[in-house]
Amino acid sequence: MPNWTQPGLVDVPTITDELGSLGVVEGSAPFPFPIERVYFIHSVAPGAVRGSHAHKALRQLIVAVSGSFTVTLDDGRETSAWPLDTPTVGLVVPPGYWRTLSEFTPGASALVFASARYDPADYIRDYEEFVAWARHG
Ligand code: T46
Repeated sequence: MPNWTQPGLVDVPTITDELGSLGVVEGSAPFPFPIERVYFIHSVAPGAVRGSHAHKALRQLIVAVSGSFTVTLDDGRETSAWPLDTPTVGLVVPPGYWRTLSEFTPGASALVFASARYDPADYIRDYEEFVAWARHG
């Protein structure tokens, strides 16, 4: 289980029966922050790379609800790649990570649970600015 200051995978509580599976995300499970916003990414253009920015404060959980894609996270020093291919597991993305989403398979969808409402001021969209921010705050 990640400590929510580092990226990591968490299980999404899932109820499976003969009719199929149902994943549940509630206020305190599987992550310890109130969900202020949910958005989803779908119909991704072939070869598209999404993201390419960091957040100063936003915490997120990203779930591949269909298909697969890879989230690459960069804290300004190290990069890690997180392939997501199941709705039963979510990726914790703490603040302070430059992220890209790539390698979407056709029909793939990302469901994102976020700790705050949309705020353009929380974004860092310039990589050099991000590295300076990550090193010096
Ligand atoms: C992230 C990755 C995983 C809104 O109006 N409200 C919203 O809540 C969001 C998320 C976006 N927008 C607008 C802003 C842009 O005009 O939707 C447009 C596309 O957003 P963006 O280019 O930021 O999309 P992605 O896929 O590059 O990034 C998004 C999130 O913005 C970001 O927080 O971590 O998904």
